[in-house]
Amino acid sequence: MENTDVAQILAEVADLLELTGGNPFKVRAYRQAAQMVELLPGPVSEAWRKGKLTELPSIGEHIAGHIEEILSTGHFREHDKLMGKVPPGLLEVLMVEGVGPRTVATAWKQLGVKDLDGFERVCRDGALEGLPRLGPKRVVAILEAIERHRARKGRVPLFRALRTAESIIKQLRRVQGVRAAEVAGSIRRRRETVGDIDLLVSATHAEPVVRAFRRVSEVLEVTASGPTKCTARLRMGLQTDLRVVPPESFGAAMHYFTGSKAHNIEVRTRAVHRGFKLSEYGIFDRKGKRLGGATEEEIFKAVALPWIPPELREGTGEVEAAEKGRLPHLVEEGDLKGDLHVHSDASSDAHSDFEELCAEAARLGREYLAITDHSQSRPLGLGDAALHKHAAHIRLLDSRRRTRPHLLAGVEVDILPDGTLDLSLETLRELDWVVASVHAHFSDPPEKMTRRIIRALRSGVVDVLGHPTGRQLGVRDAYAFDLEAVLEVAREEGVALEVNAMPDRMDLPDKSCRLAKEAGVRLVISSDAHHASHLGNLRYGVWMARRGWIEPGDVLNTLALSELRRYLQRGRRAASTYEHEGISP
Ligand code: DGT
Ligand code: CA
Ligand code: CA
Ligand code: ZN
Repeated sequence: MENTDVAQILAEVADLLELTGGNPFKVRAYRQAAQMVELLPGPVSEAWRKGKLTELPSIGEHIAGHIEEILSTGHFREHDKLMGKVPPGLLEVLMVEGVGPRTVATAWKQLGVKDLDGFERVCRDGALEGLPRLGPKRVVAILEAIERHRARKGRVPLFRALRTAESIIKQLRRVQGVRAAEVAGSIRRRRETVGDIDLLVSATHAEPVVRAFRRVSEVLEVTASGPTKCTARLRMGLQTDLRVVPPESFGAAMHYFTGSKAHNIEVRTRAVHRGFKLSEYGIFDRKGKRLGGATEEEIFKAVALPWIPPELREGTGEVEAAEKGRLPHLVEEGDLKGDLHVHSDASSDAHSDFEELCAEAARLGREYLAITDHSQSRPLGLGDAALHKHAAHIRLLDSRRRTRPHLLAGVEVDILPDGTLDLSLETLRELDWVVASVHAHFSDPPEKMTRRIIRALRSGVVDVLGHPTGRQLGVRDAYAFDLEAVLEVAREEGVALEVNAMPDRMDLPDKSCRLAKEAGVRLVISSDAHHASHLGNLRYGVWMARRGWIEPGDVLNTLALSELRRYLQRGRRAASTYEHEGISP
């Protein structure tokens, strides 16, 4: 059982309890536990085996007992019992954005809705409109959300697929005769969602590899199998394609199955222009003589290109850039010196204290952390007075610390529906670092959302716009707003855009990263950690940035602390001076 499976059962219990009018505190406990398990970097089964479940935040004795039941028996009686009471198809209706348990419960009890198709029907035939709180406008919005839900279906967030893929890869590497086992496809290109898992193995004999693959624990059923390939459905829901190739073809196969299709077509065209034949087996000249194929470098070299990082292989100009020697020097995790969006246990949804955060950050080699807890409009968030004290405490602590990381006193302040900020400007001016984010009223019409964000950026106190699109992978799409207008203001005001590295956000999207760079707006890659273990997630943000052609100089937190402080001292509006004086990040 993987973390995702356990988390899913816990989350479903929360949903089912809500549909049957269960205790809201219980609902919340299950939901928080599900989220904790889902985002846990290591396997939850290991924590259980070591008797350490209750040491995890959000997991008390009760929930720990439930997790134990799930892990040891593969079942959860409470879940089975609730499933007997509720049509299972309703769980999917709950996944539609903006459709909550109250609406679903009403549609079920009063209109006999049992699944998404039925729900769509009562939306279209007007039956839903008659119910309380459900006017025609609301119903139109729901129908749009159903469309989006259907479009999303089948794709899985990268972090889930990656965890499973890596586990399978590990098992395949142990098979005798295996020289290499790697993940290809959209996972290797680090797309934020993936349609399936493409695996590639280099081995002289394929048969033992295929046999071992059929038996890995993640495989639910094999749907097609041949001497060198195998397709299976996994327990976590995705399909996986395995191919075994001889070592002399491994590079060619890696290139072919990494894709993207658009990239492959461009590279193949270059091969054809040279009179070569390029396939997943290798690259060959007119006479059929092998020019290469053992490594990807050989393939690229044969068509007179340097090796192109997988994140760029989308057919969006990377082949041309490579040809002209203009490939970007992409940012790497090691370039990041600090983390500028971190929640301490002063945030009601976060769990680690300063000491735990500092210990983990030190282990990761971070030079600085900005502590950015929530402002007052979030549950138990900080008001002006409380934040004032909090900041003083952070600074005192920092002055006493002799080692890395240094602490910056910051905040994640809410951008209210009218675009004002959730704390006084005086308070915000006092801080070292201000993240401003939208946390509610996501469904504002695009013009209103644009005005709202722009007003916040014009406040003169904001350093970075947090998780700029609000998307949650597989759950909620980006809210609609005019990115270009926001970028223009961000540039004028010297406000950066965040690339939020929470694995279920990866927000800023790749294309927007690229637009930000073109608009002259700096980025900040931040973990948005709600637990010390999340500090290690920065790579998810790095991947999105790399897919957006981002280089170290585009990212503020590649600056050392002394440089960052100089940058901040110059004032947020002095972005251009900063460039002129050559303190380039
Ligand atoms: P996904 O699975 O939807 O997240 O995206 P990919 O890119 O992993 O797509 P997938 O799994 O269908 O195929 C893996 C790679 O195989 C793809 O990126 C490029 C290569 N490929 C698949 N079909 C074709 C094709 O018809 N022509 C070319 N040139 N390459 C293909
Ligand atoms: Ca794929
Ligand atoms: Ca595939
Ligand atoms: Zn936030």
